[in-house]
Amino acid sequence: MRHTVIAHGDCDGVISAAIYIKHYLKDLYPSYVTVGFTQPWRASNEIRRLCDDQCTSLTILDIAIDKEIFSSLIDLVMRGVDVYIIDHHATTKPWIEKLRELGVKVLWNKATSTPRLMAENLSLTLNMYEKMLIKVADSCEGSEADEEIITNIADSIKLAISRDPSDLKFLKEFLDLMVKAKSVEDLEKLKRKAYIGKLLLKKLIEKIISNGEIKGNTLIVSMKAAESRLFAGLFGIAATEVNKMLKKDIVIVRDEETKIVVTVRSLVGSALKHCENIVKVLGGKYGGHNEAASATITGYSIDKVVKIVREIIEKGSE
Ligand SMILES: [Mn+2]
Repeated sequence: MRHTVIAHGDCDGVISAAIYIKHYLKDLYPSYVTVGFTQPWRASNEIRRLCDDQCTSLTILDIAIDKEIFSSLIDLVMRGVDVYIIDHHATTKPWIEKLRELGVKVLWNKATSTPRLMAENLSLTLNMYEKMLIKVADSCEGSEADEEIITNIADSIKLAISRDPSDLKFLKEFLDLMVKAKSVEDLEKLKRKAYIGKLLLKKLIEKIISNGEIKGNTLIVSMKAAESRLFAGLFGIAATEVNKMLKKDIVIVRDEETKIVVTVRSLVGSALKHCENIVKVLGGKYGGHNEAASATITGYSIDKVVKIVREIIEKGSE
């Protein structure tokens, strides 16, 4: 008998895992709980891997549902696994009824962050530490916090995670710290990672602005494979910053060797639409929110993707 929790490996994903574990799995964690963090594009494989024969129940937090994930859930439901999904991504919405038909429990709405969604819908009694975490999660997802301390903690967490989103050891350390209600500022590794992250972010922002090509109200920029490796998870944060700075939609197309990833930020809410249009032409997957979305494409060169993106943006601004 094991419970598996799989959360998005980002700031609000890890915080939602901490709150979930504290409120629902307190007596079972860590001995009877498997925790995993993933990115949406590899989530279906991670679900299969982490919810193995021992796994009797699965909670998926802050992960946008797509066809592959849906298909992996069918297999689990057939095995008798109880599945529970808590998420706030717009692209999950079309799957809700289908999931419920399968017998999957779904909690979804468009809250700022997944922890906020949990706080508002699960009638949890939250202590002051958890209330602070929820504000941090909202700030990580882009909402303006009124206290500077919240913004600072959120920025450090985002930078530390984004420096290397595949560092699962760090994500788990951070999760345990929150489950024990320890001060986030005490995690030395977080401070170190945030410091390097901040330096790299500054460079990346400069690069986006200086190399970007302006098309109407949109800035398009492409990044080579070496740049993708160096800046890893920082593209989303950098795109959001430049979006606010220039008040222009931002489209970053980057070469990740085995795939091309397009990150879009839009203050006027066209990010998801742009990603949908790109995938319509080139195939692949997309997901996210109207203000912040991304698409993953395989089988095309970066030059080809940039060309198509440029055409879609031009068409959209006509
Ligand atoms: Mn998230």
